[in-house]
Amino acid sequence: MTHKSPVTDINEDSLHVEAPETSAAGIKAVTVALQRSLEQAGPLRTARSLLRINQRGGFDCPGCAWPESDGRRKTAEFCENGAKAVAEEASVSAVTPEWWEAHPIAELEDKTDYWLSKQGRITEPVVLRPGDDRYHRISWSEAFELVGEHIRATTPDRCVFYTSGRTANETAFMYQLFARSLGTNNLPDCSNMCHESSGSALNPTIGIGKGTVSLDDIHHAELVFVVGQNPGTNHPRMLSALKECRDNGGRVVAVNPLPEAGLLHFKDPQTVSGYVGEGSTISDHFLQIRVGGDLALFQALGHLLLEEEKRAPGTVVDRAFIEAQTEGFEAYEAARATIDWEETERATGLSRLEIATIADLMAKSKATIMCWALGLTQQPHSVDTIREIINLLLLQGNFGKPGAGACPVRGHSNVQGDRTMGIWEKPKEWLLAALDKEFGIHSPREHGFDSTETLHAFENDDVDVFVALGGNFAQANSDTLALEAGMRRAGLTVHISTKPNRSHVVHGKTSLILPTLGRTDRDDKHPKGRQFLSVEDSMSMVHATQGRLEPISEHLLAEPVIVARMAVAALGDDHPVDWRAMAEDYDVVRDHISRVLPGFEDFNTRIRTKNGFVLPNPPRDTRTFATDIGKGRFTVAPLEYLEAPEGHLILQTVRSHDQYNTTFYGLDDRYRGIRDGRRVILVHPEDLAELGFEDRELVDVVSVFRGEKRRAERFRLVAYPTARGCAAAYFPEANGLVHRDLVARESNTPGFKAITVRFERHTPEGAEALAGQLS
Ligand SMILES: Nc1nc2c(c(=O)[nH]1)N[C@H]1C(S)=C(S)[C@@H](COP(=O)(O)OP(=O)(O)OC[C@H]3O[C@@H](n4cnc5c(=O)[nH]c(N)nc54)[C@H](O)[C@@H]3O)O[C@H]1N2
Ligand SMILES: Nc1nc2c(c(=O)[nH]1)N[C@H]1C(S)=C(S)[C@@H](COP(=O)(O)OP(=O)(O)OC[C@H]3O[C@@H](n4cnc5c(=O)[nH]c(N)nc54)[C@H](O)[C@@H]3O)O[C@H]1N2
Ligand SMILES: [Mo]
Repeated sequence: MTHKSPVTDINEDSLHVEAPETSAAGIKAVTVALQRSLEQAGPLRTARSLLRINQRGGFDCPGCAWPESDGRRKTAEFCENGAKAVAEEASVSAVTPEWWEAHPIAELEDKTDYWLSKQGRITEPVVLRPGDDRYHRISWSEAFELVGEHIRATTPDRCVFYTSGRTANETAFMYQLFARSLGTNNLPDCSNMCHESSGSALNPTIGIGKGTVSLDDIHHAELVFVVGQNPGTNHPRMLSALKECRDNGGRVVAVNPLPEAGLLHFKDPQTVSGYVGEGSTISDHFLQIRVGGDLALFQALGHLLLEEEKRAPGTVVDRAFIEAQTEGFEAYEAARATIDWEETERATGLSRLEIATIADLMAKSKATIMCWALGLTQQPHSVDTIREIINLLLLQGNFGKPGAGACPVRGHSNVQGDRTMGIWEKPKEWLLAALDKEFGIHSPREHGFDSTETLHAFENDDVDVFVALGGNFAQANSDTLALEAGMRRAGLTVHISTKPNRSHVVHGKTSLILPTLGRTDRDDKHPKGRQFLSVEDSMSMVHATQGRLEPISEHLLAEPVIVARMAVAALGDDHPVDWRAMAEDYDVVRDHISRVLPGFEDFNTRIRTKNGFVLPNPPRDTRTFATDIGKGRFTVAPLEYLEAPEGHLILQTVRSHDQYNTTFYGLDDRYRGIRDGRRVILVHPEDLAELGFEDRELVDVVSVFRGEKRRAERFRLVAYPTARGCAAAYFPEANGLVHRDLVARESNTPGFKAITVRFERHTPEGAEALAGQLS
């Protein structure tokens, strides 16, 4: 049987291209956001939701994990994309069982996620049984019974429990407890595809897998690096913090292959100057690096800092700190003693002079912060690259002092909290022991599948039950065709979702869609009345979140209730964990958490305080490192970068300004000047000329990895000022090009920003080859 893929419902001829913008936010952002919200949610829900974002007693913005400015929240801590995320959820369009009856799978198969999510909020549970050609209504109790039956009919190691990072703390805690009670650590999450490389780099070097700065540190840093990040789109509130840093005399250095608008200028919509002119400068220096060249850059900076220290001893390197708190400095110093400048310039695409200018800034700075996001995490050598950042920070003692530290900027609004709650396929022994003691269960010790291993497991027919707590696994992961084929062979897929998405369409033999309340929805059908949940932001602040909107349907269940009822259905009534008590009253979950997880003592009291509380963070709090050696660790890695063979480029994938991961708000990418089209590849004009292609030409993209090819058809080339030798496309359209074995070493994160590609003029034969692969 030939399955369709959603290439076809976007008309590539509508594409408009203009010059990229050079500043982000401003009043335009406010109007765009309001307009979207009014269209989807109407005036009342718009007012109720937008005014409650990130306010005390309100809900945590589902947009991103950037922290709120505590104590002095503005009336509307506003950002265009946060507002769009809220509007998307507050939609009043309903996806009813009748809707599913009217739309057989064969019809949904060539719909994009843009179309699917535009249909609205799912109102009732639906099921698709073997042989069905569409989903039908099912009652909640029958749905849970079906989950229980399938889980009991197989072994725990053939069940997989995926989590997307919107999941709140209490839900995540119950969900991992469910998986472990059942007997599996198969707990892949979106973090595996996101910042896993950061955790893998940080844990062994600084003893914690999280950032070590507060918002106030950003405001008071002397120097902030923003590396591999597009804050204007993905963390717009970060721009206010960077502006404040600059207003206080700090400098900002941006490192990126693309001249992203938000890295250049910022118009603060809260101030008068945000309405006129170009806005404030954000970056003092912009290093237009080649994709994958950052390790070379950081090694060169290390070399130059050590050279400067030799010239003026005692001025650059924090010897007292290194002596007292770290190990491995001698080996690092030896490795950085020499440098091959020619190779460094080739790897980075930067000149020696540019690099030296930045080294000079660093040498003079007494408080430096390094921020980074996905530009560094999704390449084979990502973990080494991030460890090189840690080397630079250790070298100058940039831990545990104001204005200094490491700042991996997380993605999903609670992705960091989910890991804290135990969503991890490689749990530590102390966590399992604490769970066993608290609940009288016996947690499995064998490690489970991460997201990449889950993809392999699907391929090898090793998955009987796949449960997804949010997210869109089929689109988020790599090697789309292989993944979708594998998912279709699974016994049961269960999606706990707010809106329809592609993962519902590439369903298992039996498939359930369980609709749930979102962040903005009121959760009050409990014996003790209205409940609230909690989240942890990118800077380890834990605070409450509570929705206020009337749910779109009376049939929605809260996520903790769904998890509890699945657990009861699978584990039976005499299981030692009291699932019902937790589902009825989230304080019960928090009491358990307070006894299991360090830092959550007295959780129920502290979560009710004004701005919540901050979790312990040894590097930040006491300048100490809880690694196996009890010290911070310098590391040495060989130079590595991405080189494309003749006729090829290195392709990275990014988010447009109008999307939230696999959900699209629209088809525009305003800051980059792209409108009405997503199947584009941004290429430097000189690379286009060298490769013999023209701007706007229609091509098929062929990726190569270890001799294997993947093909994606019908992309428009767009001449764009990216770094030479590199190209950029949108996620998830390009995910099918990523071979499942193209991953970051150690973290196993897919190489979404390290794809070797070439272009071929689009021809009918190419299309046939693709159709062949699809069948
Ligand atoms: N509105 C909105 N907000 C979001 C999201 C969303 O989809 N929409 N997603 C959320 C999630 S889950 C996440 S993880 C974050 C993601 O936040 P980002 O990391 O900002 O997301 P990307 O769009 O992947 O952008 C990666 C950036 O890294 C650059 N880059 C690519 N390769 C390299 C490289 O080799 N070196 C360097 N130095 N830079 C490179 C790209 O040009 C781009 O600017 O955003 C979160 N916030
Ligand atoms: N090529 C490429 N691929 C990538 C990336 C990249 O940069 N490039 N980035 C990776 C990253 S960083 C991430 S985080 C992953 C994202 O992977 P996921 O987290 O799996 O994907 P999302 O698109 O965020 O999930 C959207 C779906 O979540 C559901 N949803 C929304 N809100 C809620 C809620 O409150 N509760 C529940 N239960 N469901 C909800 C909706 O049904 C929606 O369709 O993708 C990864 N994939
Ligand atoms: Mo992410």
